[in-house]
Amino acid sequence: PDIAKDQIALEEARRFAGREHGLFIDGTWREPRTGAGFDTFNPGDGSALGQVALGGEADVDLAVRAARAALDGPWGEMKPSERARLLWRLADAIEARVEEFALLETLNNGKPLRDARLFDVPHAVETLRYNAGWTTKLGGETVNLSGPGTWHAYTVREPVGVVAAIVPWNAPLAMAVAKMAPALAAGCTLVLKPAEQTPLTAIKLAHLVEEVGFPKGVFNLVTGVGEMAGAALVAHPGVDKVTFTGSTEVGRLIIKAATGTMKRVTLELGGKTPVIVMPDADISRAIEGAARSIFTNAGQICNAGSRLFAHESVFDALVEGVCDFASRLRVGPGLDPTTQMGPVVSAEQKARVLSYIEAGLRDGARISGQGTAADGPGYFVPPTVLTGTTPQMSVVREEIFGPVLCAMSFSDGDLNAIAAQANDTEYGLGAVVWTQNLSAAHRLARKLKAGTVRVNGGGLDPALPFGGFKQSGWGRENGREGIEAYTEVKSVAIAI
Ligand code: TXE
Repeated sequence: PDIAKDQIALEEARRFAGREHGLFIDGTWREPRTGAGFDTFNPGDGSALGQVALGGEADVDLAVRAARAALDGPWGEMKPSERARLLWRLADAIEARVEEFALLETLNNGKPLRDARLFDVPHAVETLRYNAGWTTKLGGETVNLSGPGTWHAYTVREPVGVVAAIVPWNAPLAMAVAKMAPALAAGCTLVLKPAEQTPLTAIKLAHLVEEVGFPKGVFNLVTGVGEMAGAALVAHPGVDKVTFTGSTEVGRLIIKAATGTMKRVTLELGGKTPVIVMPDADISRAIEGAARSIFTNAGQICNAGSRLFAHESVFDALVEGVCDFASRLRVGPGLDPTTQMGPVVSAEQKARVLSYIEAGLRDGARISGQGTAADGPGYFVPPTVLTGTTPQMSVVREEIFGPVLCAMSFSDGDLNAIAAQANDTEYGLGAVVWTQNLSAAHRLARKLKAGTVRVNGGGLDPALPFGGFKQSGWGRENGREGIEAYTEVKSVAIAI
């Protein structure tokens, strides 16, 4: 299966993965205090790629102290334009190594190499450049106080402080940078903990941070597992803010743990994005859009379109089209250039997704269409379309985080009823509408309880705020909101 464009680059990526990896703390690579490591795997064939340092509480403590010292030292003194210059240099350095990053991401996460090349790595680069622009534009305002002009008052935005970023495994580099870029642009310092399943691109990122010359302690990397390094970060009194992407369950734990010192918390959690197809939609585009929305990254995307609601007049055509798409999808190892959908990230995730499909069938759902999962030791799951699903079923209510679509129809054209059906979930991350009716599009966009509503397509952009209503999270990433979330507003009032 190892048919990469460039065998030499692949060998280099494998060699990098197999190296001894320390923790990047205070500008140097160190052995973890635990003295232990953990294996990291290739989901495409289940093989071990290498060993990564198992960071523990003592390592987290060192990293947080280093981040604090950098904040109180050179980083805090640095001109915003200098911070921007470093972020640009990091973006350039990543861009110059797109292939290395893409290969590592594919080896460790399993996604098709093409996706890593065309989305994950370029998105990280864009996010760094976008946020670099904000360094010099973050400001406050002057405030007109009531009464005659005896006071002068203004606000300033200051960095919130030391940030702990805890990221998942579905888009490891892009998620790490989505937190790092605005945090550093705002003048914060950072301790990054990548997911235990996918630490490799974060390690590579730390090497580039070192290479482009960030002051020591500004960016620290502690690899490890959630219950140890992650929990230690959230509990550490020296951390001012936690920014997290992951499960709603762990999001709840983080909220509780963060109350001890009232840390600021941004959470980007699960989703159950509805895809609404109106009778007037461009059906062939809606079919492709709906299929891509659930099968991209093997459905392991927080705003994957996992619930399809199609008007009864187009329902059969839509289901048939998505089933056809699923049956033609080539599922295989991400390194195989013919692969269109890779494995899921781990044996555990595969078991989880398959158990959801079984639960759906037990509850009375039917498989209307299913692709073929590649044979072999990799963690492959067939792309699956379920019909006959009802709102109470776990497949409809819970986040599966796999390539499983629940298709349902509606007969009433009433937009309130359609929105109510789509909003019948504890999540509120995304929603998608396919229609050619401008008025219906705008009206639905306002009725849907979701952080992002996409009409007839549209993607992810570092300039567009992203985050969840309801149990999909707290706060927003990206855009002005995204960077302002790494600041505290200070008001200054001066009696003239
Ligand atoms: O997530 P976890 P898991 C959802 C998705 C998936 C499910 C389980 O439904 O099937 O979660 O995945 C760190 N304190 N999403 O178990 O555990 C962990 O080390 C501090 C949706 O892998 O939430 C990792 O870095 N940190 C999602 C990160 O949390 C802790 C992306 C995410 O892992 C911790 C991933 C603790 N106690 C999963 N426990 C999305 N929104 O995109 C774990 N972690």
